[in-house]
Amino acid sequence: MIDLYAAGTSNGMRARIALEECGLKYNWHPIDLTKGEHKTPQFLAMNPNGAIPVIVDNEGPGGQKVTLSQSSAIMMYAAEKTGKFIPKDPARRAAMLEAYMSASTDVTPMFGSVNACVRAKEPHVAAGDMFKGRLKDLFQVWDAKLGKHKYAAGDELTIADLSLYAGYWRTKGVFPELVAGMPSLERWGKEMGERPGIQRALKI
Ligand SMILES: N[C@@H](CCC(=O)N[C@@H](CS)C(=O)NCC(=O)O)C(=O)O
Repeated sequence: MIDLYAAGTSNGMRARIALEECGLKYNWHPIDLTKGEHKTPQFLAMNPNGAIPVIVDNEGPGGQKVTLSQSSAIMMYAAEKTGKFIPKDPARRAAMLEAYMSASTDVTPMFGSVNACVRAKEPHVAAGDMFKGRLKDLFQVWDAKLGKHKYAAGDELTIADLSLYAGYWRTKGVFPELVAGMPSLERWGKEMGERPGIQRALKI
């Protein structure tokens, strides 16, 4: 059994989407970031960075316990453990990696930058607008890509889609104007949002 420690952020949901979509059983441990539950000695022993998500897989490789942070590492770990959502063909795998890294390291951190500027005690309007523009530009590129093929990395659903959905879902929920007027992205988002695994993951 896996233990998942997370909150309803895009990084937290990336990990939960991974476990749900891969069909892995897990215990859900909600972490209240507002109460600093991610800074307790017990939590820091799992992730010294004091950030969610973290999983503890009591049946990791060779039957050994594995403790893992970083939402995208957790997603890849779950996919490799179950043999799902990672193309076998090397060219498709390369395309998947490019899309996966963009979803995980461009979109979500950009969302985080917008959020930090907007929600600061003294909001940084100019910086917030700049990051909003960059995030919208990223989604516009995704919209164009999804106009050419069904999924983030081609015609096959991969962890790139699962990762991108976490960032898309958070952005749409908080700053809907940044994904508005992008029909292919919306078509893809609707299809992803209807997946039972994603629906279970986001029910928190
Ligand atoms: N790169 C990490 C980022 C993790 C992260 O920044 N988590 C945030 C929530 S989305 C967090 O726990 N922040 C609390 C803090 O830094 O105090 C990942 O993908 O998991």
